[in-house]
Amino acid sequence: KHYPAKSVSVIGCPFSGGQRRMGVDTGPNSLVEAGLIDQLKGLGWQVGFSGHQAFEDVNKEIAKDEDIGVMKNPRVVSEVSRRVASVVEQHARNGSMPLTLGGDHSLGLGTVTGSLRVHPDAALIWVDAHADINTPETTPSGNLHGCPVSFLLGLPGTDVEPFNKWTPPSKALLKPNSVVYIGLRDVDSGERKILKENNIKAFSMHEVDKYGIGKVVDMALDYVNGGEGKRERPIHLSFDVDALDPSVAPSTGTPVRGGLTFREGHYICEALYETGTLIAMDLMEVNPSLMQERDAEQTIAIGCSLIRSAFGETLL
Ligand code: HAR
Ligand code: MN
Ligand code: MN
Ligand code: MN
Repeated sequence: KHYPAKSVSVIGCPFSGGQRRMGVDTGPNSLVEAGLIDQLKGLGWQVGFSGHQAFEDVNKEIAKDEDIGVMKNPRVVSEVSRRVASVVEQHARNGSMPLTLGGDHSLGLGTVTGSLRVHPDAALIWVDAHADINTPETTPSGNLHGCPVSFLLGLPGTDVEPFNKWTPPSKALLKPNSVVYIGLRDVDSGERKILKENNIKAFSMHEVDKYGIGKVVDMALDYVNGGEGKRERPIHLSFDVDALDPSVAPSTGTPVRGGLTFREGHYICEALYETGTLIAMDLMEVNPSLMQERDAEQTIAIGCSLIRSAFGETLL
């Protein structure tokens, strides 16, 4: 409904500064080298891709980027997110669906901000082992890939430099009742408190086991649409590949066992495509430098196939 022209813009974001393991910045190029662009074309999409985002200038500042409080690489993460927000926004305004390839999940601050500038009514579905909703006050690691959702919501503790220069909490675009999580199984105690206090809807792996993925996705969509079977609200899907079980997607920085199966992950993407309301997708945290080469190849292949499912590939 939102992109009837079947036009997609692939936004490769070679960035790793939101966490501490090397290699996640090579995720986007690996996905493209694996044939993603032609695969999308094969599904009937017009694909815009003119090389990955150039973050070299910011990336080389990482060594000098001193901690602010416990936050690691705050200036670099902030600047990259600010740029990503503007790129995603531009493509969405031009009627081309942004597909952002990560890179670490701190990029989600940029992608979701970009989407919400164009579709202020959009809901966010965050598929992840982690809630990524720590604030600079609650983060146990200081890694900003564990924090993007708190900045999107403008939670207490996020009114910090340099982020408040371009995305002040007072102007937060996302409301707590516009977010739904699927796949959670590693949530910090501070995050649990935030989820409770803000009444944020979350389907952890416990709910996936209890209800099955079909019911969970239905409940998630009913929730954001405010009615059973209603499927109108634009949706931004932010998919962290670590939502999948490590046996399925091993090459990622913070694997947690007990994750989504291959089919459960694909089902989510297929069901969102079916709604016709998907307005943006992120595929994050593919790190081809971790585990064995065949693990990396498997993770990259699954990244591509999750994306194809969200762009209309069907089994029959
Ligand atoms: N919750 C932990 C932290 O904030 C770990 C976050 C790991 N995050 C990701 N993204 N891989 O989902 O440090
Ligand atoms: Mn994540
Ligand atoms: Mn719209
Ligand atoms: Mn994660």
